Amino acid sequence: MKATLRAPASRAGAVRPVASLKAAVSRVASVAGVSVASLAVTLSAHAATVKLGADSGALVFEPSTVTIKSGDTVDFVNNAGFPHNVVFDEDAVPAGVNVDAISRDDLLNAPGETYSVKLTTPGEYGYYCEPHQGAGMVGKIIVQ
Ligand SMILES: [Cu+2]
Repeated sequence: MKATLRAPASRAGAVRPVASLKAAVSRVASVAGVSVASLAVTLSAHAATVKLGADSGALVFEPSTVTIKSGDTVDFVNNAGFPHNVVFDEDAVPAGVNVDAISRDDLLNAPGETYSVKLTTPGEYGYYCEPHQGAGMVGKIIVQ
């Protein structure tokens, strides 16, 4: 696909506001028949996918920090070095959030197995993988 985005030439070299860039991308995407939703993922984090275990096999959440909007869903996908799980730290979530309701204590054993969690209360959520917490398999979700 050849869809070049080019801001109008300006002597001042002004940077166009992000909002108008997004609108421009949406227009280009519509013309090109590309799903705007798939582009939106890279432009603004309406949702996120976190790999359980890096492609290299490292025992980490990849990426280890994601930022989403309130009401968005994070998908944790079993990738490498499993079993893993996703346990939210009761001392590292916004006040009033029930970590039992959002954690996945049962181990994910199968390749591609996915755990999805919707988060609504804004703030920072710290979480870890029980089997690999000692190896540094910890992550953070920022809900805006
Ligand atoms: Cu793990």
